[in-house]
Amino acid sequence: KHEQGLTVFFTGLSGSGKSTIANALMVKLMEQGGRRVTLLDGDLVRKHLSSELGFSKEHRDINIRRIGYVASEITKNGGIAICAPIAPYTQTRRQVREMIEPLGGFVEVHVATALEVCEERDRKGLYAKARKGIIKEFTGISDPYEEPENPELRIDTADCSPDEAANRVLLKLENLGYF
Ligand code: GGZ
Repeated sequence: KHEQGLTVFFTGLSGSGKSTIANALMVKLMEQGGRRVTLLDGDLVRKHLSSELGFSKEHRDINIRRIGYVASEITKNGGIAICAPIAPYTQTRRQVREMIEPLGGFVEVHVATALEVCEERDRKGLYAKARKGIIKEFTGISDPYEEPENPELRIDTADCSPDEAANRVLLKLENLGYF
């Protein structure tokens, strides 16, 4: 039996919790067994697939389309791809959706942690550097983040733990008929 492939595409600000939730989701999906799961995390994609790219709109778009292409191949072959880039532009996210939907499932999850919360946490000190202008074109500070209008799921990490958030994604996938 050939199972339908699926891409879970997280989008949200730096420090919103995308990576943490994506990792928790991957562990839960693997525990369920049977399905191959590939995590395309923002950091690792930047290191291995997009190391020459910066953070201009052009470069972010190239980065997101690369992620979309890899996810589309995984989805086409019946796997599960979990992507977790910032992906700040609506039109680029739509392009990825349009590339993947003919091949399998596409579930967009907006990790909608407020900018103030991300900046307050500032786990990597990037927001402080962005405020000082040391990092230019920083999403939410000196570069845009276009909020998704119709994501399959929106999660605010202010009112749920990463584990709860991953469970909510799983529940959504069940409700959409993927499991
Ligand atoms: C946004 C930046 C920037 C700028 C470096 N703007 O919290 P992090 O560190 O680990 O995640 C962020 C990551 C964003 O890369 P993505 O590939 O997800 O972005 S995009 O989808 O827009 O292509 C952050 C770090 O890189 N970082 N400079 N100027 N984030």
